[in-house]
Amino acid sequence: MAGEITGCSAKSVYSFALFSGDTLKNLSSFAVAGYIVLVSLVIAFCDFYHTITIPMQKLITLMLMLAASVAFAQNPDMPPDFLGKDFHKDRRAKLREKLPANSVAVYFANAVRNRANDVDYVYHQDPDFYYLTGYKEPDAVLFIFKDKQTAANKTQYDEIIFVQPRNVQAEMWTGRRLGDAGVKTQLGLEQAFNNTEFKKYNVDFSKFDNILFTDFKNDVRDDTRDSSDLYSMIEDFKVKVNYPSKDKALVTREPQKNNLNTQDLEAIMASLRGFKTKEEMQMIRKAVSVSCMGQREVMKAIKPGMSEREIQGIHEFVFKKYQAEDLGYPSIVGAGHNGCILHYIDNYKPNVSNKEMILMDLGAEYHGYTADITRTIPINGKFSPEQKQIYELVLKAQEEAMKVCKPGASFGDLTKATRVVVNKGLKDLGIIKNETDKHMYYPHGCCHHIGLDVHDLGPYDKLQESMVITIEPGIYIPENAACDKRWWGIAVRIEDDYLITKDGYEHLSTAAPRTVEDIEALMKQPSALDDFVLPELK
Ligand SMILES: [Mn+2]
Repeated sequence: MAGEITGCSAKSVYSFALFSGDTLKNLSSFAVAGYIVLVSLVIAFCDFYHTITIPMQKLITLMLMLAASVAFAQNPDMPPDFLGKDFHKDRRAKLREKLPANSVAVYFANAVRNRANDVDYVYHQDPDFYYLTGYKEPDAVLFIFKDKQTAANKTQYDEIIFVQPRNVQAEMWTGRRLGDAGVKTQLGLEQAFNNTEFKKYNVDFSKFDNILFTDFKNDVRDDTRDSSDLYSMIEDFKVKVNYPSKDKALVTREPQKNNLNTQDLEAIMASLRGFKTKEEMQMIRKAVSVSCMGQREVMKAIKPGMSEREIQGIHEFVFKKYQAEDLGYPSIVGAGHNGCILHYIDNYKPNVSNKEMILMDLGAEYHGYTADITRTIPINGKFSPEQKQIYELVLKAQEEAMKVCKPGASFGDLTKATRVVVNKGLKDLGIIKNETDKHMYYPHGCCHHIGLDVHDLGPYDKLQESMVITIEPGIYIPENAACDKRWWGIAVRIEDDYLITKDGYEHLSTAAPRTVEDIEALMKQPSALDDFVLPELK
C-alpha cells in the first residue's frame, strides 16, 4: 500500500514525468492557455471537417475519441474512488476550528511493524493521519496550526507536512512514493517537504500555548541507516519542543511546566471522526455491502466437514473480489464452543460438524473504512430447537436496542435494552435462576462506532445524527457451564451496522439475512462454490 498515487489520472502521471520542480507550479496557467488554444482549434476544425471525404471524417473522429479516452482515463493501476483531496482539506479546516487558541496539533505516521527477520507487516497508516491527509506512507509528520504562521521567506501557512523522499532504488523494492512534489499535487498540501528537511525545520514552539499530540509509546524501531525516519523525527521533535527526557523525570518531583498537551487531542479527533461525512458514508456503505455479500455467499456454500479456515477464506475471497483491500480486524470464525471465545481468530478447527453453529464476525475494509458484521448460522442449514431459542433471544435483544436507537439515547441505554431481554430470556429458559443473577453468558457491551478503526473514535455518551455504530448482543454458553448440558457449546452473536439519522437510524447491513427463516431459506440455495472442488494433495 505504500506509495500509491491517490486518485491520479494517466494524464497527470504524464504531466508529472514531463514537468518537474518549478514548471509544476505553472501547470494551472499552462492548462488555461492550452484550453484557449484547444477551443480555437475546434472552431477551425468544424469548418475544415465538412470539406473532407466521409472515410477521412470517420478516421479523424476515431482518432479524436481515442485522444479523449487517453486524456480522461483513470490511472489503470488505481481504483478511481478514493476520498478526494478536498475531503482531507475540509477535515483539516474543521480540526482548526476545534483547536484551542494559539495551538498546533502534531501527528506522526504509524510505525512500520516488523513481522520477522526482513519481512514487515503490511503497512497501515495511522487513522488520524490518513483522515487529515490521505497519505498512506510511513516516516511522515504533520503539523496543523490554529493560526497562520509566517515563514522566513514571508510565506503564510497553517499546515506543513514532512514525507519520505522519492528514491528510485527504494521504490523498486517497496513501491511508489509521492515525495514532497507528489504530496502537493496529489494530496493538495501546499507546504510539503521531504523528511530530510525536518531536522532543520525552525519554528519557535515555545510561543504556543498548546502543542497537542499523542504521547509516544516507545514502539518505533530506529532504522540506523536513515537519519530522517520516524524514530529520528520523533527524537528531533522532542528536542524542538523541550519534551522532558526520562532522566529529568527521575530527578524532578514536580512535573515540569510546559506547553505540551498529550491529553486533549483524542477527544478533539473523536468529535470529528465520530460524525461521518457523505464521502465517508460511501466508503462505509461499500465496506458493509461487501461484508454482507461474504456472509450471504458463506450461507449458501457452507457444508459440514468444511474447516473454519475455508469458511474464513470464502468471506475474504468475496471481500477481495469486490476490491476491499484489507480486513478491519482479524476474522473471527468459530464453530460450536469456539464461538464462546469472543475474539477467536485461530480458526484452526479442521472439520465443522453437522450439529454445530458457526459464529462469523468479519469486516471488509474498503479504502480505509471498515464494516463490522456478525452472523451465527447452523452448519447443516437448520437450527436445532435449542439453537433457535438462544438465537431468537439474541435477535430480540438486538431488536429492543434498535427500538431505542435514535439521537439522544445513550450507548448505555442500548446496552441496557439488550441486557434486560437476555437476562429475562436466560431465566425463562432455566439457564440462570434469577434475572438479577451475575453471569458470564453476555460479558461485553453492545455498541461501538465504526469507521477508520473498527472500534472507532467518537463520542461515547449520547447518539447523534451521522454517527455509525454497531449493535451486537450475544450469548455464549461454554462446555461445563452451570446449566443443563443441552445448552453447552451454543454461542450466538448478531451484529449489524447502523447510521444514526435525524429521527432514528438506517440499518446498513440488511443484505445479510438475520432471522431464522431468512437464514434457513438462503442456506438452501446453491452456491457457485459447490462445483469448486480442488484435487486432493498427494
Ligand atoms: Mn463489533
